[in-house]
Amino acid sequence: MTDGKWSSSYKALSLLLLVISCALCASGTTHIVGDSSGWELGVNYDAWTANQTFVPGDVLEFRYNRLQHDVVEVNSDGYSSCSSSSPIRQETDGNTTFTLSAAGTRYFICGISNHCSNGMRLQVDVTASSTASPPSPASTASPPPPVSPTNNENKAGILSPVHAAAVVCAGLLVVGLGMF
Ligand SMILES: [Cu+2]
Repeated sequence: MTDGKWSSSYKALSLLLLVISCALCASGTTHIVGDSSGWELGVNYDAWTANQTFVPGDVLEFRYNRLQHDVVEVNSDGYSSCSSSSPIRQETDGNTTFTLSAAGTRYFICGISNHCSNGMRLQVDVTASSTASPPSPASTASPPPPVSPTNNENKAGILSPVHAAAVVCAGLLVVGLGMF
């Protein structure tokens, strides 16, 4: 048997990749708000969020010129009326992160001048992932998207890191079992 050595090192490699990909399953994604544009006037944040999937444990990072903007987390009323008079949290440091710790909807606006009504507002729907916490009854804004294990290619071509890692895990598991 000359392939025994190759087989065992292949098996070890498979297990190593399995461990790495499952570690990725557990860590959240950091979303840079507006990508390279950052938190700024003239960016369509509705279009930005449409290309993102937010799950509990993910992080939102706002990058902005602290001399021109701030970031204020508000409730839905503050979001719809562009009012920062009852902030949940207000930051002015130019690089602010918010952890999306639970499912539900979060609202962020710029509190400077009329920037909010000119587009600097962001609504983020955090939906429970299929493998993590149970669905939250507190989510009132929008129903969670249906999660189907057979529908990995969704229409926007977005495969969340968690789903991608889960697919890799499953694939490696199959390969690994085949080697035993
Ligand atoms: Cu601003």
